[in-house]
Amino acid sequence: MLNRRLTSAIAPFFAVAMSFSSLQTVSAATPVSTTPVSQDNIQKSEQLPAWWKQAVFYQIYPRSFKNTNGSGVGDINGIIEKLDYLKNLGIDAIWINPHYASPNKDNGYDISDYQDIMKEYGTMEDFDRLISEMKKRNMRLMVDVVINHTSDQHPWFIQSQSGKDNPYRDYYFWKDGKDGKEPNNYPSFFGGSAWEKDAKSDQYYLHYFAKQQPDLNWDNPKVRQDLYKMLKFWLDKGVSGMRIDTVATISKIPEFPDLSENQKKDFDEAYTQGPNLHKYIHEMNKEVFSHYDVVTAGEIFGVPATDSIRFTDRRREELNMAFTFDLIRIDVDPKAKWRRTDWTLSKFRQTVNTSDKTAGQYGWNAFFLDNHDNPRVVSHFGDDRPKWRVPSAKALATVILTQRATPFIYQGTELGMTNYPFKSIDDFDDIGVKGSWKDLVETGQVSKEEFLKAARVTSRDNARTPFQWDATENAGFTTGKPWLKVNPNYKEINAASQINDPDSVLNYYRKLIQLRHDIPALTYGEYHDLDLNNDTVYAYTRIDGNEKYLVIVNFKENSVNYKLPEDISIQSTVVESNAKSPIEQNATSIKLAPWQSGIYKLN
Ligand code: ISL
Repeated sequence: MLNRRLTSAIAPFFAVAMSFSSLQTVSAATPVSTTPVSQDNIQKSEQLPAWWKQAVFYQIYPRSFKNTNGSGVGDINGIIEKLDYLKNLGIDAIWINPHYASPNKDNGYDISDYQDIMKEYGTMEDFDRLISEMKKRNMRLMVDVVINHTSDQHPWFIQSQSGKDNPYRDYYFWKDGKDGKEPNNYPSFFGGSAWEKDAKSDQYYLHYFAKQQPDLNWDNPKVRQDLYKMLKFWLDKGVSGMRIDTVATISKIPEFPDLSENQKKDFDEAYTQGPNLHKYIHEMNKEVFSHYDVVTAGEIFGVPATDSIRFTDRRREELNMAFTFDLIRIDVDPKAKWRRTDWTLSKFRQTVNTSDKTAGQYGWNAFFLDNHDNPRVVSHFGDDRPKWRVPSAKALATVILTQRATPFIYQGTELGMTNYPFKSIDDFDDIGVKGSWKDLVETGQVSKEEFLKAARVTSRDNARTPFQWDATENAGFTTGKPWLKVNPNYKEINAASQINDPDSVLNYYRKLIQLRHDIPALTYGEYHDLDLNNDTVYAYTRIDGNEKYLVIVNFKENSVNYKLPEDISIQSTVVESNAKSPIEQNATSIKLAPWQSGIYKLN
């Protein structure tokens, strides 16, 4: 494996006036060392403020959000219809999953025309209206850009496949086979080999994901220029942010060496070792992003959180923030990555702590506990049984909205939506589940029962069931037949029943978002975990000069008397999620109900 450490020199003196009132990102010198920054060095005045650090983001999976024409697939007009719901929740910015023309082999992550709208979602006029309606409400839009691969139906690939001499041949990776087999032993993320044989030319093309998602050849400057042009097209329309899909895999190792047996078991990281990765991201920044007031968030799947700074250190001029996966995948079974094992709170908080330390004063993290590729947060890190669903969903809300990172709330999380009770393989839509079924069950390596048990927990479909708006048929998502079944619990869990309930998960989110907006220390303040090894109560402080806050979350279904560290003295309660804890003057401990969480102002 290539060495990840950068050997490049320390940047020259970083002489930038870091005015706290400026909302601009600073551009500066050459790449710098990635030596971790000590937490002690982080001061409020050193963390450059930015709108995208202060914003609360909401992720919309358009396919499952709101359908307005009875087709059963969510659409752009559905998003527009619900903007006031989101504004009311306090949302500042929305990330939408891919909205481009696509044959939908991987729900829009297989793009056949980068400059057209997915026909199920609506038209370009609808998209423009979405932007203008958001602007009216002072909200910003982040789009999802998929630049590692296209659809096999994209005109570039159709050309590329048409013959070895076609000028687009080199837009993708074509290789001869080796001894009658694939060019090397790379596996695909969605099962099988990452190489697909093309009968016509007798060559193989590379696809890290499905075979309908051929990887673009970033080493070809024409590919990069075409992609940059496409990015500018959307930025010129008034898009304020880009989430860059699987950005860490865009550079490939040109020799395509075989993976070792060890690497094969965990190839995510191996695919992020391309020698030109940072060069290309930096180039994209200079050629595209640096010309706009825009935020970039890289999905750096495969990159350990400790390396995320190489993407987000602002002095390197690559990306603004990164989605890392160490936390959301803390329970992936290292022996069999398709299933999960138990997780512990101490491992959870150590992972958060490491990410925070890694970001230091020059980097920044995106914080999320679920998304469209992962289980529902309350089913994963909380407890979705009826008795604990609401308190644990609120406890997790407290965690999500009090990190020194930009919070991303996935649609439905604000209602405490849960995983789906899948029964058979036919209940799944996810191309990932189907690929693994083929690899594991059809080859006899894993029993059906064992596989289904795991898929029920891990499947991406858990997060993709339609949004539960109300208790009417199909949860008010569509008047037609929903593309994926609605979770049968929609009569109890839906937005309509929570909007006017002061104790609902929804209203707790609203309260926390308001606090996040009102208290800068919750965004910029230093993060100190009070007891990294405690497996029951997650407690940490957020300190911004004299503004000091304590966050406490009981992760267990028992009451606990939490002894406060000696140097902590609570001044007042800011918010509590569940039971109330009367705080006495000079309290030395605090009584927490099951799954109780709270934020307290400190003296
Ligand atoms: O979801 C995963 C495992 O179930 C991840 O391996 C995921 O494929 C990885 O995080 C990359 O995800 C992104 O690119 C994929 C797309 O299918 C995902 O939805 C997207 O988030 C390919 O474009």
